[in-house]
Amino acid sequence: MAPSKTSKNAAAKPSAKTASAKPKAFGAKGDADALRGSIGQGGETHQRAAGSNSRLTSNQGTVISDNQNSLRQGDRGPSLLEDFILREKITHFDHERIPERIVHARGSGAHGTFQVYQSQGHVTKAAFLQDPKVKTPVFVRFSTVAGGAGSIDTARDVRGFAVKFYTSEGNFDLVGNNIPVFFIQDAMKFPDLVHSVKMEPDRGFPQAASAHDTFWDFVSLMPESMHMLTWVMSDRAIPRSYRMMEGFGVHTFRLIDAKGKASFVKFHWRPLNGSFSLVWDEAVKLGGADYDFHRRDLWEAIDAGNFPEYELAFQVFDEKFADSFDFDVLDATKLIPEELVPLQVVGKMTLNRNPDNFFAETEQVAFHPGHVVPGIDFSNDPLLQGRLFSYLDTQLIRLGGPNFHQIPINQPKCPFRNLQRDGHMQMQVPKGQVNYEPNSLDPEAPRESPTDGFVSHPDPYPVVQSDKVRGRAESFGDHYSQARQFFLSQTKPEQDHIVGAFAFELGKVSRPAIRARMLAHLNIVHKDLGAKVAEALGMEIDPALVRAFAEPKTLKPSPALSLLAKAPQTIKGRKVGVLVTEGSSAALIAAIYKAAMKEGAKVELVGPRVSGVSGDDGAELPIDHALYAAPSVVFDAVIAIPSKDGVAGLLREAAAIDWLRDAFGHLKAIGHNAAAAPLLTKAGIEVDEAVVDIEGGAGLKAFIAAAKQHRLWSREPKVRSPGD
Ligand code: HDD
Repeated sequence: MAPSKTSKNAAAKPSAKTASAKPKAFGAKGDADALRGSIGQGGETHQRAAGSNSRLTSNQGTVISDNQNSLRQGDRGPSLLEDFILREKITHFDHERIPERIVHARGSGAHGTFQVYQSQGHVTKAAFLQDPKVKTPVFVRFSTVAGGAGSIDTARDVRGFAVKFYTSEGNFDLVGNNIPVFFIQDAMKFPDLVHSVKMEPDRGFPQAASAHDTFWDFVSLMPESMHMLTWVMSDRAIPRSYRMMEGFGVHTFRLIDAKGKASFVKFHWRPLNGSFSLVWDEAVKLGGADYDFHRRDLWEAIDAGNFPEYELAFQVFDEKFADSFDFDVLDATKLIPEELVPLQVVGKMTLNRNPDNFFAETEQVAFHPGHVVPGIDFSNDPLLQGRLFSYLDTQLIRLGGPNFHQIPINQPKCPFRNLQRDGHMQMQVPKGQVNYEPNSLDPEAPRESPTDGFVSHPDPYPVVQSDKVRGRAESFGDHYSQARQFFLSQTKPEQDHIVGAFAFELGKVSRPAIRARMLAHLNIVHKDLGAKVAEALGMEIDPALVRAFAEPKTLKPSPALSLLAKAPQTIKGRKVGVLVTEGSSAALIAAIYKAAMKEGAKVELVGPRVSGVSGDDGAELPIDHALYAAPSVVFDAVIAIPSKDGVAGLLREAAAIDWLRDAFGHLKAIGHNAAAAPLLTKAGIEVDEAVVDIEGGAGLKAFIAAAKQHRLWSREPKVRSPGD
């Protein structure tokens, strides 16, 4: 970045302090400081000269004269305890980190708006769901679950999909995941589940991975997890992008209309660009190539004005349906197939602004399923009820006290007033004598609003007179039928990936007894699943273990549960990597840019060096990445168009061979010119319908058509077998 005018001027002039004659005002390193100032990195030198607004101060407002040197007794003497500036700065730094979230620690956020398509007044009185003209601000945080705050984005894991709506009636948080069911039915088991999946407590690994003994030990003893496990072993758990995944509220919630009538509802988010996933080998390699793959992708898309959009949809049903449904709608390990209760699309969320500050916003945002507004209410789902306790509690420790709602990202954007007072980090200065209610001293003090305040739904659900119990209804008892339904609803490649994922994860389990228990469960879910995973592991299914469970129902497949079956053909918002060399055709590069831009895709040039590479017209090419820094995993489709002379250099580069070999193995569209032929041969690429010569025949058009298919699934059996 070019230095600002102020900086240049400031650098040219000596600062007030250097000018004031003490030769060693900056200590022994004075020369280095002056140099830093002159090349625009030691901003403070400039700021001293730049007028009062940019003067560096302590947190108490005291203007700081020297931000380079601590106070000491003589140039080489001891530092002095008296240095309140050093102590304040270091103390603040020491406290910069807050406890990371116990789950969902790794996340990325974005601001946006939500607009309802038409009034939903027939089912809910929630104000933000009435007027299509109203834009409700939102903040969204996407996350992985198991890893720490600094862990990789592409781990196999559930993704959090948490949305805070700043409505005119208060904040509504829809704290969901990208999978519509959960591992457990009762919040009582949540700490055990989380302990089992996090790194093992004695050894401190593995980080951000479920492929280890404690997780599979726990879930193999927890039959209610089986449905969720089939989802987590599916491609849903390795999304291509936060922009390309579905979201779900998971639990059954309630909508309440203006007359107090309640309906049950399941919340769904659908990305308008479609849902797409990585393949496992790609996810693993991305872990090395780009730790921040999803975070970067979201940031760059929003930064480029390519705003992610998601439609909100409801599945609304009444208690009669709830009672007739085969499963209990209060059981979070079950879903309601769309074929039974179709989705009603109600509005659209657009993410259009990146956070200004990661910590202040993405880290400090505090979600809570208990943040509801009039018109939305809970159900008796025991998992949800446990969550209603947990989230407020966790913010108290994470954000340090009961005033976290005053942090800007958490503040409602409607007026909020009550008589809660004091506490750590109180930012407000409430006035007056009255901090209690009822009172007769202050007629302006906040009071309750019986007519339009939040009233809990009276819940006539059959809470018949019963004993206190620690137990579960029988209607929560079938743990396998929907797992089987999910497996049978997948296309062949998706089923293969589920088999492969189970084989990989269980292959990492060191205790044979845990693997054997899981194989028995999988055999009950579906015989093919059990048999294929057993084969991949080289194990037999133990019939004694299988007999312990009842045979599940075979439910009608639900095509809506497959991602591939409904994948749109598009490359909107995707990245095409183009491998070029010195002398590559400038005309062809221009044509590629044009064709990709027409489809809303982005082109990035990958060259042998990051600069100083010219095309055949002699003009320097705008290289985005050097080859060694941009393996093909970071692109959705690739093109190799070296010049005749340039290809010789690539043939000696393992990175260039891998670039194409990986793209082929990850089933991507590959475009090339004639000069690239020896490179393709060396990379072991067999020509198929997604390997396209873009100079000849159907050319670029055929390449774009292949890229729009996302991946060439028919190539997969050539490059891997399920269980690999
Ligand atoms: Fe949770 C965070 C989603 C069950 C306790 N959860 C958290 C986040 C998401 C979810 C998206 C991250 C929010 C953010 O970005 O800040 N959690 C879910 C879903 C669940 C679920 C969809 C099941 C349907 N969670 C669940 C249970 C409990 C918790 C049963 C405890 C009884 N969850 C927490 C937590 C977290 C959290 C410990 C950690 C950080 C936070 O809340 O703010 O309280």
